[in-house]
Amino acid sequence: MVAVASAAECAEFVSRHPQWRCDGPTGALRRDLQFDDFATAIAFIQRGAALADALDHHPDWRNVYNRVWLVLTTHDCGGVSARDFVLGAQLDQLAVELHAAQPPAR
Ligand code: H2B
Repeated sequence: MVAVASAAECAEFVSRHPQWRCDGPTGALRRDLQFDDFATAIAFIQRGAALADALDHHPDWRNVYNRVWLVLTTHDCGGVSARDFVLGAQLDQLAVELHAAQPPAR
C-alpha cells in the first residue's frame, strides 16, 4: 500500500515544478503542455510511456494535435503519492528536451 502524500509534500512539489497543479492529496497532479506540432506531442507520449512503464506508473493523458493534458494519480492510495512526484519530475525533464510550452489556459 502506498501512502497518500501530505498537503505540504504536494505544495513542495508544485513549488519545485510550477507547471504542475495539485488539487489536493486526494486529488491529482495536472499539467498541460503544448508542442511545436503533432509529431512532437506524439514523441512526448511515446517517450513518456517508456518512462512510465519503467516505473510501473502510468499517466492519464489526452492529446489533441500539438497539446497534451496530463493527470497523475496513484490508484492504490486514491490520490497523490511519491510515485506521482517521481514520474512528474521525469516528464518535466522530457518536456524540456522536447521544447514544450505552457499552453494558454482554457
Ligand atoms: N499507474 C498509476 N498512475 N497509478 C497506479 O496506482 C498504478 C499505475 N498502479 N500503474 C499500477 C500500474 C498497478 O495497477 C499495477 C498492478 O502495478
